[in-house]
Amino acid sequence: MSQNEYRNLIAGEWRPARSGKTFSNINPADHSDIVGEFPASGPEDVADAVAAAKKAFATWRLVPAPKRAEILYRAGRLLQERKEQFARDMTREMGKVLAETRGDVQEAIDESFYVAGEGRRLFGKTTPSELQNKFAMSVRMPVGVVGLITPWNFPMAIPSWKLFPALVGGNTCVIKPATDTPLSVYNLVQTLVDAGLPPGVINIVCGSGGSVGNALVEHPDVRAISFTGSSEVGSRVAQRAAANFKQVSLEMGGKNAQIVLDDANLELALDGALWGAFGTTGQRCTATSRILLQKGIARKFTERFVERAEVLKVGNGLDESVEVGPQVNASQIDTSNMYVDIAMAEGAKLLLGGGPLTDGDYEKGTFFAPTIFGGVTKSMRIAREEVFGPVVSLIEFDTFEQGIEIANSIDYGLSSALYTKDLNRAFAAIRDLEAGITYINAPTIGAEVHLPFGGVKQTGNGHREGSEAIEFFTTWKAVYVDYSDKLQRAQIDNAE
Ligand code: UN1
Repeated sequence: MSQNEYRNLIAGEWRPARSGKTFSNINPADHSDIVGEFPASGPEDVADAVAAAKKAFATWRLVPAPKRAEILYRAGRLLQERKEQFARDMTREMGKVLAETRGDVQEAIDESFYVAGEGRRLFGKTTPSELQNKFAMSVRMPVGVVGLITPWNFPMAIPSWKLFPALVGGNTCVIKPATDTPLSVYNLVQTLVDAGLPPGVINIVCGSGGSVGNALVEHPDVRAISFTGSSEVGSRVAQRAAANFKQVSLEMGGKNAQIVLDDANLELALDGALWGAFGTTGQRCTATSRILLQKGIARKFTERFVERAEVLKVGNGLDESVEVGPQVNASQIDTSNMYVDIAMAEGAKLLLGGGPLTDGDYEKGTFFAPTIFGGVTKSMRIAREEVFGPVVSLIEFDTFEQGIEIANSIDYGLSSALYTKDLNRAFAAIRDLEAGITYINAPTIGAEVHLPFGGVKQTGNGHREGSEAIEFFTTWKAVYVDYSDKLQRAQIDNAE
């Protein structure tokens, strides 16, 4: 196995795909840089991995949760030591700038320490029984073998959001990394193995959604699926999983609005909008893709926003001076291009950017210019559909109530932000914005791991990651212990 040839992890062994096929992981900033070759697996590899996870479950579920958690503490410390190397690997395979890939690894570190604490906190409840000399309680049980399907935009953080709570809850896992970013999942799982994770508890199967993802979702021994990706794919995942009543947690798209009221601190709102819209090259599900401007501040904001976005440095994320990296692949560039065409046809006004960057070094990769549309109205597709690129729409409104109404006039509901100094309006917005996350005077991106993460409407199916992930990765058992030494019948009128 050459140094940059990677295999699946099944039952603690590194195995090639049974077919022997591989695919290349390519640096989006420089296509001549091949990060590694990864197995192009199929359903037969998924079957092997699920069998290994099922076998490991028999013993892993019996390891006390505080002991399972100790592995996460050790992994967290190892991740701290390896942070710089893993950030560099991530920038190479995914493109986002080093400051952000360091942040991505940091999010996994935060998650490891936070979830490790859950090992001593997997609380159940006790409650009085309606019968004498009978004890009633609820305890959390593992779900079993869980399938995890993870995206390329947070290649280590999001896998950690799923793997760590699954592990501490006593489950065993099969993970399918995004084909654009498998190396970061390898780095994460290798760290868990080095921290003492037993063989078979996590298995990695690389390959496409069509061959690996579907097989995982349909496998009868996989009890739950946690998916992060587009609403389109999420809907198919849920439909397939429904056939055998599998639990599914879906984390999907967003069309997140930053609302700026006339009384806002203009520079603060600009800082937030630039970071929210162009950080991670707009490729976050929490990215700011609509900026809703109250009329009194709209002109000034628009001028300054364009001025500041124009000088953002786009380039290879390994260069510390670069602020915006490439898009992850050519198909994302196609999507950005398509939405520019749609917006122009709808009559939106192009204020900046509008196409791929191809001169000089840009020619080596998949770069797209930071793009701003003005004169957007809420019914335009550019105002309603997720682009997942550095493309942002400016929409003007008159009253606070209209701002909220426009923010809510979409099918998604992940993140939202309001910039104002008016406390009353801030609290009204917290109540009225239809989103799983609301920020006041902070951008739409930047959720912390110990709060609920997820959204309403077409963003999700009701589950939350972060602080609530343990709810998905455990199942409740009600326990009754009768110490009366006689048959007591609940709900039956017993003669006293
Ligand atoms: C995502 O884009 O899917 O809140 C996750 C944020 C990050 C996570 C984003 N902490 O922007």
